[in-house]
Amino acid sequence: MGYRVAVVGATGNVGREMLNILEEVQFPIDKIHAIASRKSIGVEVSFGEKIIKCQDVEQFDFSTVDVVLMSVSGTFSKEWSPKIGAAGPIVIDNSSAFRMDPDVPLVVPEVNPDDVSWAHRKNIIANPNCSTAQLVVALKPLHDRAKIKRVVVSTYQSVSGAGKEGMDELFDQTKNVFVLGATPPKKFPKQIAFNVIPFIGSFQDDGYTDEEQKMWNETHKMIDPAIKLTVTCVRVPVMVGHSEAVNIEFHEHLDEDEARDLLRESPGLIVIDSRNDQGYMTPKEAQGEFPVFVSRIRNDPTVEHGLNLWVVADNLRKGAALNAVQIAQLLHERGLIKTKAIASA
Ligand code: 11C
Repeated sequence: MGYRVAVVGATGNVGREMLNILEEVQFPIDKIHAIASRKSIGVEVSFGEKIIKCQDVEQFDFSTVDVVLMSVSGTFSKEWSPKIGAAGPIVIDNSSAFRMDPDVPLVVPEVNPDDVSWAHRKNIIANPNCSTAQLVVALKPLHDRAKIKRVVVSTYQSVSGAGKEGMDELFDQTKNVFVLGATPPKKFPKQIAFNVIPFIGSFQDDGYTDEEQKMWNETHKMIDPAIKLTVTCVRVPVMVGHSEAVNIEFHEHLDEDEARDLLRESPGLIVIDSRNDQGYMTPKEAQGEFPVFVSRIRNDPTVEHGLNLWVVADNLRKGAALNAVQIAQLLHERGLIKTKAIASA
């Protein structure tokens, strides 16, 4: 038996990855629907070997499906996710709209799987921001072992986090720089080709950006509000794959050897950490992969119990589409998807 699944926002970077990953992991599906805004009606997207046509979100009857994966803007999700959830299916939302809602679980399956048990409150489960998702997968086992006091993170975020327009802008600017000279930025506030931009999202009153705030708010909700976390988010000219330099101070002793062993045993993580050219991960190598990669694990001798890590993941996969599909798998394993399944293929 399979489920009736809809992906809303199916033409975007993450929506397409949701369809790819549902197929790759062989999620039990009887019927798949690609849903998009009116301007994309009829646009074709791939689902494995099949090509499916996008249907109009305004016309689609959501009571005919069991699970809805949303890859839409926060504004769109605020309006649509509650309506869809009320129509019957469980909604897994990749936007920021409901992440901090106390009645909506925010879930990374390797970190806080049991939180799916209260998803029925609004029939919505939130997926975290991409830069938070990879961070918490690495922090959780370390926090369980030695209790994290404080974390300092600097991110190196790829342009795909800003959608297809971000990728197009990096590609066009890179080509044009040598031919036409600098072309004016559109999606990003400054030129991204051959540059880095220490700003993602929007400025808040305290000088941080909302992207930075998301990282500590979401970490607090999923792991522990007692963890102090400070962040600088930076956009870099990389197509896919977010990287993070992470400095951690613990309450208890944890040295680099034990941390390496612990992370090797932890779910969703691969440790690539030896002191040679092959011994660390880059975003290029993480592209298309499922796990979060941890490299450069080092003691930090400047504090009593400190470590430094380098954490890399495919932001479109673990940071977004894969995590959403893993939530759907978790719901399936726990029998939490209500279905009136039909026997159609
Ligand atoms: C970026 N992390 O790289 C952002 C994109 O809250 O889901 C995702 C924003 C979000 O630009």
